[in-house]
Amino acid sequence: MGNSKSGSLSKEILEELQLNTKYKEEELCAWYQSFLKECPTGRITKQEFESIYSKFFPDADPKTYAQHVFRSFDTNSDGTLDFKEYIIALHMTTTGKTNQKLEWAFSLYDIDGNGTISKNEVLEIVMAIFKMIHPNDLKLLPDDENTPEKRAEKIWSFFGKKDDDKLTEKEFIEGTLANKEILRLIQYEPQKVKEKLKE
Ligand SMILES: [Ca+2]
Ligand SMILES: [Ca+2]
Repeated sequence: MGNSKSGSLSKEILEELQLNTKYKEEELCAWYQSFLKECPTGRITKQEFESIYSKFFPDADPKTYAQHVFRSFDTNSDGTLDFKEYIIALHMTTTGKTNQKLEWAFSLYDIDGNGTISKNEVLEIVMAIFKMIHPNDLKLLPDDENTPEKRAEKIWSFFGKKDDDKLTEKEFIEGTLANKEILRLIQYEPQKVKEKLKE
């Protein structure tokens, strides 16, 4: 008899989510109801996830970036996001501590999931980010970061790495925490970062 389709959240998942996030039981149950309304199967597919992103970026092409984000959220790699993965992702990317956000950013950039980031992986994510930048905003970017190649180069040189070097999670997080320029360059949301830098 029903588990995910019964309309209520299993106690096990509820407890795990409360432990890993700051969300309250009532919040989680309410979200679960609206999650089921949007996704009656209890799972978000990659295509659904891409179309959610497209709504947020109607003038751009967020598909590639959405695919990378999806991969980083799909922690058990089964090709769908269940409620637990969805909530953990929501928590990490919005209310989580800076360290958690950077752990997530690391997994976003570590495309092949081998535990290190290569310069090519940086370039691939930066290319996906560029597809989401509005052409008018592209014109405003500084000369040394207005193409994916230049921006990847800039990020990589901030870390003091040679072309074939690899970046560990520790180096990535420590470097990013120590240098707000890197933090700005690795993210998509320029406005949010600008506000953060003022704090
Ligand atoms: Ca999954
Ligand atoms: Ca990698």
